[in-house]
Amino acid sequence: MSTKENFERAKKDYEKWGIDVDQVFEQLKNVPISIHCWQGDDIGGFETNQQELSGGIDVTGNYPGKATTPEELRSDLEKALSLIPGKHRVNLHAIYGETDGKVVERDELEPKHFENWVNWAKENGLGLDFNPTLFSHPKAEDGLTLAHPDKEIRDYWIRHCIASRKIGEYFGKELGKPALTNIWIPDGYKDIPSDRLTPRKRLKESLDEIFATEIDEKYNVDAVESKLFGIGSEAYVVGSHEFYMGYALKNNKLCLLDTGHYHPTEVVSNKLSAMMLYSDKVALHVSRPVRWDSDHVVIFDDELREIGLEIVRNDALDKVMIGLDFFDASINRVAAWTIGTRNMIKSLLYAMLLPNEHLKQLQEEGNFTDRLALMEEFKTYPFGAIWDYYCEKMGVPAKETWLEEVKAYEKDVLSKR
Ligand code: RNT
Ligand code: ZN
Repeated sequence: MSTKENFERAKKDYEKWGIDVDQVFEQLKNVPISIHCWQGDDIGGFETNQQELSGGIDVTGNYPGKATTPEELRSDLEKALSLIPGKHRVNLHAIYGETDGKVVERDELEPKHFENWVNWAKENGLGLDFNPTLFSHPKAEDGLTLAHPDKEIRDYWIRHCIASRKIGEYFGKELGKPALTNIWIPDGYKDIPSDRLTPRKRLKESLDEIFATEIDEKYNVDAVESKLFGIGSEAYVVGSHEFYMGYALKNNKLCLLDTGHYHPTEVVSNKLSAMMLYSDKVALHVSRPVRWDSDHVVIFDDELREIGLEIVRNDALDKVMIGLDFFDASINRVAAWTIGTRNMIKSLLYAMLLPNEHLKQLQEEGNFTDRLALMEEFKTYPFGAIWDYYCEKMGVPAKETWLEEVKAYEKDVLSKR
């Protein structure tokens, strides 16, 4: 049976529940996922004076063929994008600027250093998002940046963050949709602090200075990303969840929730509905923590489906800015992007194909038997046939056939690097 025939048959199962699959496709194809560029080169970046990765994050593995130039990274991204249904966004870090072989201090980065990215985004119909890079740098060597006791160091990073917001603004102006500029800092302590308050006060003041520069939200939207612990900041992280949630609410900024940045049994899916009651928008870094914030490639697991469900059934597709954040250097990096991003989209499709209103109603009526029964039965509905046809319709390979293309690309391009 062809993909189309399988689809037609599967569609009937969903139609019985009043689910309009064609309308679901229309809705799904307009949901952009912000794909992180850093999976392609193990968060290396292209700085002329490139430093070793720091900031308490780590990429393990040495699979051959990683991108070492902006051209290579863009070409790898194009390959992955050709295997992912829909039109998406690419998320850049400040270390991915192009400075013509010159050393440009991070506080002196300008839109012009990202011109090639913007031109490329235009050619490929992509949006761009941005992140200042407050790690892998001599001024972040002791694991402190915006909360550093030394004012000179703080000021340097404040200037970098302001410069980054202006780059975000440039993306927004050029590409017609606002960029999300997300601030994540590594600041924290390995061991039990004797003072938790002072660094947090300093971080608050630094953020105030960064955001004092007004930028039109039409072009750039700011987010702040919290964290629980990092390598070398096991005991204390300055920018904790409560810190940023408070800051964001008070200052009208977006909270960015990284799914790897909470206690191991705490889930982001359970936070979205609560947070959205108090803020218009929430941002995500969808990742997969395995026992710690390990940033494994996102798989189609229970928590990913639950995140998809929370976004879909709460009518929050334009309230949750979905971004990805994983980095695995032990497998083909183009495959990593493809697997993780396809799974994110799959989880939204899965959520759109549930009789959500009916299930809500059952809960309201206290009918927990039917609620559980239906939720379980839908897990084995012919979801795969719908997904396959969606891929085909969107002009990307259905099922695992994309893997052949990645293999050919590896043979022709990656293995020659
Ligand atoms: C680190 C944060 C942060 C980074 C990227 C590279 O724990 O998740 O988002 O992964 O900015
Ligand atoms: Zn993150």
